[in-house]
Amino acid sequence: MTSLTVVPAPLSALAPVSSRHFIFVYELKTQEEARSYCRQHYTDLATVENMEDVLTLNEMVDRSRLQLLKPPDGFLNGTWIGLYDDVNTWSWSLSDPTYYSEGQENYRNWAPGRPNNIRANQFCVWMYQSGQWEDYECTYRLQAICVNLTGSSETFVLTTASFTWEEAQQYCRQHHTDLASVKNATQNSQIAALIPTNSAWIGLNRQRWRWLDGNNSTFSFWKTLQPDNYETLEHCVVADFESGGRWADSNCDKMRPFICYGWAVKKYKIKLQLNTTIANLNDPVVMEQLLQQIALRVGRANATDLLKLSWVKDANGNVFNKTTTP
Ligand SMILES: [Ca+2]
Repeated sequence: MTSLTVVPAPLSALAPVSSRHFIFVYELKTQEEARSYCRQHYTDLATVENMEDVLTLNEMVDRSRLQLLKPPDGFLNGTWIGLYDDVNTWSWSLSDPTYYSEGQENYRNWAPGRPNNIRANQFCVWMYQSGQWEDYECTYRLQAICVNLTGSSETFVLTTASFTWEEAQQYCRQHHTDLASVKNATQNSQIAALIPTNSAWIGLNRQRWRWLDGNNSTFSFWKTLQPDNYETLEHCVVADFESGGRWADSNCDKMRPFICYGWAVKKYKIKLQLNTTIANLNDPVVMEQLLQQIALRVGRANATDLLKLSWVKDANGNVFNKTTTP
């Protein structure tokens, strides 16, 4: 294969092998059903990354088809996209896994009906004097429980000043070890005994809205007064094309049309002219090696797992034909 030259010029034409595109599905499904449909037929429910995506969706949508859909709850307030809120993604500020024995990281002592994420804005946790926990807005100001770790001993300390949860985290990390984690019922009682009145922040908080496909985009396009987690039942998101594609949180069990995304497949035919001393280029082994070489070259500019290469055969079953140049 050393005498083989793969002409690189036409390969650059392969650069945009695929691009992301949206698919509106004008059928009514719950968010979970819509998600499986998208994963089966395309990639996932749509991730909306920026204003360009919003504009694309507004241009694509057929609003008259949307208006023909009659959901069982009688009111079509939007179209599923891939954003959701999981109230079970709690994690401790003190994240060192060696600090916890098995199961201790998952110790919880929620007050009845909590976490309830009222107004879709409760991502931080305080402990009541009773020892029960409440999820609440992180910007609320409260005293906090810090922990001092020295060797194997843990000491809990109540701050004298009041802080937002983030300020409390900063303060505890600066003056102690961190905001307090609660690893078991014994520690929960120890900490509760320090709380003079009302409540105090502990180290638990959680992630905000997330995209199903794991995309880290922080772009958001909410309608006014949304999200609100109405009746604390709204953990999925619709885009409302009567409001320019702005978002609202919605009950995941509602029947809604939806938007998937996938990767457009582009096909290119390339002619190769090879200067070579190899006798039989139509030998399957040689052709396979050639494909690998081409894949390597193209792979520099493309994700190779998105790339499929194959030979085009002529009527005689040959890929290569010999030509002689003077
Ligand atoms: Ca709450």
